[in-house]
Amino acid sequence: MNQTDVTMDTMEANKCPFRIFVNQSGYYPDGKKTAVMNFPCESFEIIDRKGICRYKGTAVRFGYDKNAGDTVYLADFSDFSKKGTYRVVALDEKSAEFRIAESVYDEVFHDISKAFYYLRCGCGLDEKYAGVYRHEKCHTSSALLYDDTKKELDVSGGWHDAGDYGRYVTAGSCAAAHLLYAYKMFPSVFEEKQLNIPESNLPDLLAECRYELEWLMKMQREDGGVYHKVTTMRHAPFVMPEDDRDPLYLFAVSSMATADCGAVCALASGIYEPYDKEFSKQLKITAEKSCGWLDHHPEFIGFQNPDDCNTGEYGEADDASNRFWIYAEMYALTGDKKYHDSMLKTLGKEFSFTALGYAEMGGLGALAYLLCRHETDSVLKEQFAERFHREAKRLKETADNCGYGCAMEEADFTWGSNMTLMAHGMVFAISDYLEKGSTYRNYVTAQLDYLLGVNPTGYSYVTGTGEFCCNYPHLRPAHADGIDECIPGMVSGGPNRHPCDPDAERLIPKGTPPMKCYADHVGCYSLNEITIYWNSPVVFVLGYLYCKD
Ligand code: 9MR
Ligand code: ZN
Repeated sequence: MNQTDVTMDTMEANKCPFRIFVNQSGYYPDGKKTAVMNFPCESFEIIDRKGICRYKGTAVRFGYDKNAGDTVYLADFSDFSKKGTYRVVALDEKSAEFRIAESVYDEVFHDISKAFYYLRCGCGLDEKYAGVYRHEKCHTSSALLYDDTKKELDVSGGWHDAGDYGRYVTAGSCAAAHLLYAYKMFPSVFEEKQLNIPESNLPDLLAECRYELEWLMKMQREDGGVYHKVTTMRHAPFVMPEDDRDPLYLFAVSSMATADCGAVCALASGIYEPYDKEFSKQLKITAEKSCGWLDHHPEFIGFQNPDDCNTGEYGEADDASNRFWIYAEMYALTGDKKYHDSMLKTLGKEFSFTALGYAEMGGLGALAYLLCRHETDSVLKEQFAERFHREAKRLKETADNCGYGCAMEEADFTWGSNMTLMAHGMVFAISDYLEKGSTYRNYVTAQLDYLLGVNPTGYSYVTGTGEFCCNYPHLRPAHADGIDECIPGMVSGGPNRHPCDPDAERLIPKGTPPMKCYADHVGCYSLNEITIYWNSPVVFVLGYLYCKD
């Protein structure tokens, strides 16, 4: 996808120095705590920084894990709750360092939420907020309409999507929706959360989302249709964003972009209402215009890259889930029966009611309906809740069958598998939220454990988090800025059993088990890119874990 004309450096990926895998952020004192070992052993110890043994435990053979290709042994130390900094040791192996504390996720939570600021487009990043990762203004020129290059428009702003500098409406709507739902469901967590971003009269997470929403609204045409994306014609080489000066193009309107943009604006309109009535009104008007356009275009209008363009496509085969999402959000916002009727009409087609993006949006629509404060159809509501509970149950069984505790099937290890992992974390969290039973809390933390080091590569897949974390993601500024340490808080796409970029094809031998198809190499866009919608579900999951209400 992100082919560039520059030659990547030929650095080989680092080898993990550990064979005992822990969550490198750490564990809650009262939480479940498991380390995984990929060698036979009968017992283990936990040592502190002075090397003093603080806990002895028995290792249990889990068995062969097909997706990892390892026979794994588990070290459960859930009953050890003393706060401190430790390593697990067994035979002559040791783990990375980890903490036991209430605050173990504070730093990673901050970094993952702040990542969106570092991806802001159309403005410079000030040293005051970005430190050494500051840069000049980027992508401020107006964009030419691809279909009529005599016309140009100002669509500056929003977040860079990923390792590339494109801005794509469906992807952006999805990421913003995850953040907004995190805020809507766990508001107390975010009210005081400081991200050190430019001042506003909003909680920082909402201020950050507003940056994307303002851009999304600019992507809407007068008649309500929303342009699918704004990018250069070809992916930029690995330069800083301000040095990417090729002309920007606005590509065709798609029904998915129109629906997603309107849906997230409807969701946002309700959330921002108490803070800024005028902004809330603009969001609502955008959403209404999207609905108007969709009503006049009941047919699916997909998107395909023109031949001369190689930036992200974000094609979808159908738009039923996107339409369901916008009508559900509009009903939740307004209580107007016409949106309820339109929503019901979208249910004729088959799609998932627990999928949380970036293409399948049914789960977000179901969530909108489940949280709706207007009159709802109780049978339908019950069905939506039941879908989440059923999916959580299925994922629990999957996680129980995985040596590393993750709710992932072999087929889930595709491009951006860490998003699927975290979307599954969201399903557990949503299921708990709906029943207030906290049945799945340990399963939510288990998905984070995997992301942060309890996996057979040993990597923490978040830049800057942990002793052995990815540091060379496919992320243009991170490579071009000449700074050794990557911008923190970036979630890598993670293992992909179909490595499909030249570096990955060279680095990953054929037959490598799915969970090990990973390399921390800047060239590997199919294994090690970052995107806004791989970060956003982690913010949601951490919001759930932090919420004490
Ligand atoms: O996240 C997308 C992944 O699911 C697809 O398999 C892949 C190939 O089509 O594209 C990914 O999206 C990329 C987008 O097209 C451009 N920006 C970077 C995205 C992450 O790699
Ligand atoms: Zn930019």
